[in-house]
Amino acid sequence: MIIIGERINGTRGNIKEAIEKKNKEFIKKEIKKQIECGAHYIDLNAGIGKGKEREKEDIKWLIECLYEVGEIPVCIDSSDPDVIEFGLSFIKTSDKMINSINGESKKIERLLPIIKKYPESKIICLTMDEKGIPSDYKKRLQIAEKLIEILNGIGVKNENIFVDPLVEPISVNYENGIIFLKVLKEIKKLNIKTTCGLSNISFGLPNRKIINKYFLSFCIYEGLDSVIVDPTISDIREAICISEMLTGKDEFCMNYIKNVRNRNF
Ligand code: THG
Repeated sequence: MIIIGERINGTRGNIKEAIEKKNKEFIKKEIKKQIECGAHYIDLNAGIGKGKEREKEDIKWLIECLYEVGEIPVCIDSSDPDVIEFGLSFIKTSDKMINSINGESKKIERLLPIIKKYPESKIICLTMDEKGIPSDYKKRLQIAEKLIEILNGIGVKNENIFVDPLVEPISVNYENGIIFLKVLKEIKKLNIKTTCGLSNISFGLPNRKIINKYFLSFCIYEGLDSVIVDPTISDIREAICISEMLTGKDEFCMNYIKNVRNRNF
């Protein structure tokens, strides 16, 4: 399971404050913690609601903070292609993720030339378009198929395409969990990788951590390849390790035993 650490996100109160106050030490500590807990990529989202120019400046600053910790792979997270393009120019490692493209024609037009410049980059594809997130799983699948075809067309290999079927709160529609899992299952049949932001599933409900944990285990059963989560949460590490073991991804239970020995959860 590829773990993308989600903690550096401007929508979180303390991160927004650290970005505003340019508190490097706080950001660096947040990055270090996630790496120590097993993150393979660090998601960087500099959006604090103060416009494009501010977001560009702040993403550059976040990348600077990250490189003071080490040459860690970045998952650059913005809904604005200009921010993605600007941020990418400061990333040193060839291993990186672009989060994200989606089925909107305007976005595709703007992002394709950028993606062409980084052909080795991993690309997260959201299954939504100008009409929003379809509630019909077949429509989400169609958007994914269209994006895969376009990306393949400019030379992006399947192994670098990560489709995100989009987790929506179960409190909003009781079928949101099953819709996600259906899209996930269909994408896996296409020999394409998958990812998601997990915690949305429990939005608006009590005991969120336990809900997230159960949902993650279903996702792993369906073959989820990567997840955007807070790896400093012990329940998350436990859910990943045990679900992988129970679904045939841990030969001789070696990884589980190692994790128990290291008191990893
Ligand atoms: N898919 C993709 N990218 C994504 C998402 C996704 N990026 C953003 C988001 N969703 C995933 N990242 C986060 C980061 C932080 C939090 C949730 C998701 C978070 N949320 C708390 C909450 O929901 O209550 C608290 C926020 C706060 O502290 O104010 O921390 O789905 N491709």
